Amino acid sequence: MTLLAKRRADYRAPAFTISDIDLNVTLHPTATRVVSSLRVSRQGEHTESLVLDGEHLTLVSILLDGKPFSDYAKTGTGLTLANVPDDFNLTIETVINPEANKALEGLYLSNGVYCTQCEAEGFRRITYYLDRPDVLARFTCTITGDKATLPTMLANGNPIARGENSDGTHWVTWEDPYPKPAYLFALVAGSFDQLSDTFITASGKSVALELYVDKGKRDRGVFALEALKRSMKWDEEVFGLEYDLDIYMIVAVDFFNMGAMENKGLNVFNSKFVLADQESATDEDFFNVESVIAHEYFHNWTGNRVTCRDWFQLSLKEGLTVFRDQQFSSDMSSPLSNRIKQVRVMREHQFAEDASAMSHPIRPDEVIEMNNFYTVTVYDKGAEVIRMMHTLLGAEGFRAGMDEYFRRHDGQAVTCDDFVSAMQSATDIDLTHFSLWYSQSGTPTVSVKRDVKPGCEVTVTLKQHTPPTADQATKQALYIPLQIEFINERGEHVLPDTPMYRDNLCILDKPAVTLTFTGKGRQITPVALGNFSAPAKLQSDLTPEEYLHAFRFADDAFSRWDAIQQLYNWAIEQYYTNQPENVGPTIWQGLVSAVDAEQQNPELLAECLVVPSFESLIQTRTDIDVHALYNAREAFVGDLSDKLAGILNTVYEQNQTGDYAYSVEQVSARRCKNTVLTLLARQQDSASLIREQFTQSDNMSDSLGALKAAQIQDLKLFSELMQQFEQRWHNDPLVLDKWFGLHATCPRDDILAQLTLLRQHPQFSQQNPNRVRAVVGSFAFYNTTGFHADDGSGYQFLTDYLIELDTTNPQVASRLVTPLTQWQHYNGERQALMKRQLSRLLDNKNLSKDLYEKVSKALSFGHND
Ligand code: B3K
Ligand code: ZN
Repeated sequence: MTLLAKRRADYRAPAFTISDIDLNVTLHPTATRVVSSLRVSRQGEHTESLVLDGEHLTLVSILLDGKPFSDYAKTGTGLTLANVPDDFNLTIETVINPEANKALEGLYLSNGVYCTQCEAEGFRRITYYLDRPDVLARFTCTITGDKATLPTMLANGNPIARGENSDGTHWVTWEDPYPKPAYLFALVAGSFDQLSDTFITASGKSVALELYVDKGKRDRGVFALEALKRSMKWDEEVFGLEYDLDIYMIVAVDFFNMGAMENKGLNVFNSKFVLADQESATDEDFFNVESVIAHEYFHNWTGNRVTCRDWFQLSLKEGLTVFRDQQFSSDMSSPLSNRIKQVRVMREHQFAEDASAMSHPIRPDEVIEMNNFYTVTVYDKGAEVIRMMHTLLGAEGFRAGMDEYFRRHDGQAVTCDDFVSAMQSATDIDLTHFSLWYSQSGTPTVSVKRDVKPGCEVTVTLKQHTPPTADQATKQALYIPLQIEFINERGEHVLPDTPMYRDNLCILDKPAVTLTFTGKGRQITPVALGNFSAPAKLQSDLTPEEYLHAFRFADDAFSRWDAIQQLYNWAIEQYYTNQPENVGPTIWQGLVSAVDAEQQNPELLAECLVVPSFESLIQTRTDIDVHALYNAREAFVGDLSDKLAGILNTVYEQNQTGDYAYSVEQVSARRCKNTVLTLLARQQDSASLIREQFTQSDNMSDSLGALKAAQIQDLKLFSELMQQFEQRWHNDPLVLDKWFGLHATCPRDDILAQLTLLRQHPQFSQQNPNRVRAVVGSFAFYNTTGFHADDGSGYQFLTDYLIELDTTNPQVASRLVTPLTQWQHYNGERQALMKRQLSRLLDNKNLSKDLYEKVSKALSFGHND
């Protein structure tokens, strides 16, 4: 199969544009009729044909200015209309089959609810259209459907007319006054429970808020609606951005490929990111609901009012909106644990992507299937790039740049360069070199090396190096804002003679920068990459003792946490290389004292008691022996648990919370307690403690904490508690996903048999992405021993599954193939096993574009090594 990649450099403005579209949709499960009336006009002087996108459509008729039109040709991807005038009306009637749509793109049925997903290129599955983000049209949409089963029928904007027909159907017309690209179109019809509220904007406008959930789930929607109001207020206060329509609607559906979608005025959400209450949701679920609600709401300005010119610019809206939701979450909860959470995503997933065949800059240059580029690089590294601008410009300068961005580009489809240029105009800081972050892929390593010179001089040399990536062989030095503190042997902060950008910020804009310290002491401990000031790996020359010193004296809380993480990483390396004795009594004692000293600080303590995951450990290693590294980590955690046992019991008791509340204090305390429980689970006698927590829990975080601890402690206890959990929640698939996930990550020899059983569970459904991710995703991403079984059976299981799933939902299949494509970390034998399965996938003649792009890249990567 050869598939042509699209290139950013080939962008051409559209030959035609559409200013208005009037859609008329008559809903039917297998034959929905779509009549689309377009106002089309030629752009510039040319005689080209009009080429419309369209897939999986049955064409009924075409009228041009009211008359039948026949000068057209159907192609595999759309419709070409020849000899059209410069300005005209085009009316196209098509029929689509929502029931058969298992790819969940375009219009589909989710548990009896009609809903749409159009980003990136799903609108072309609804009607023939110029399905590209730089064609902005005013939409009206009339929906007709059965009155009894579809009492609620929604689309973007405001409802302007409605009525009933004599055949038991009813209709409603929606009008969206803001021109928008087709990817922001949405339609929903079904029967729901509804929650309503009002928000008064800063300028006094009243906005109706409506949240639609499955019947019977009303109470689980309350938190999301409150979170929406908090988001609306925050965006007014921090960015001066108000909502612009009279109504804002959110609909929760059960079948959804990703988290949610920011359609103008009508967000469609995966129910996982809407529904939450004390009994059924963990603290993390509450957090995620609030942050996804905020993210989609913030898109109204960063994404909808100002959108992307083409899909290569995706980070324009996604990186920026992720940064905005991160700032919001940090203001709503706790900055430290938020930052740590974000950094974990970068280290575990984004660094891995950069090191793999799928490496791409935050603004990609080449794409086969756009859905493959909704990545941690575009989203999370994209947000880190925005954050670096925030660091460089300061909060005020950043806000001035944002104001200028909206002043220049409201109502337009623009590029990342346009964004940087607006930011550039706000302050005197030159962003020319900085903007390389948009075009260069890969993770830079920043190294810190000290030299003690004769006399009283110490130098600290900071170097950067970005290794070649699959997509780019040569790299240039980046403009890196490096937050750094220097601590002397007495624990005092010192500053270099060399001037810095700010007291704790140094700019590394060359391959190497040297800082000099004269008369500041002979031992200076540099604590670099504070607050993860740049998306880089850090390689420092600190000794294990100095990590403890940094933990004790650094000002930046993130750096303190990171010092402990680096110490753990060093210690695990000693175990991995069969010299655990290098982790001697001084280090153990230092760790115990560190934990002891933070007993009153559950937030930091909770994070410090989490040992780097296997996924993050592999990012700084090559030629990995999976089982040796896994076992080294396990052995170290076991020893850590032994050394800390006395303190852990006290901390566990201290962090008991009273009646459940989702509050910053309680969340920290529960996190601390449950982290401690997973460490205690490594002690022989912890079964009763785990059982007690499970039995007495009044909230999902504690129940799940106990189950995770049981999974570590003992398989029998685990099975017993899991059975009780299933009995209670077997009718609630969203909660049962947690149970599926725990089973799928269990390190047991018969895991493949377990997975087969899970797939036969009455609540499992291959059509539902949440279920598939809970079972197959959890296994492939997080079951280290099972997925990486020595005989390759884990890889084979995933491959067999993907071959099947790809025939119905390529988008989800393509997400799940990721662990298999990241073979480059492992040793030769294992690489061969993984590639064998990738080849099996590629041999499949009907492979989707989605999987083809990833698998073919993964197989050709490193071919010349
Ligand atoms: N913009 C959507 C993602 C669409 C993904 C299409 N495959 C959700 C978000 O980022 O807000
Ligand atoms: Zn987004």
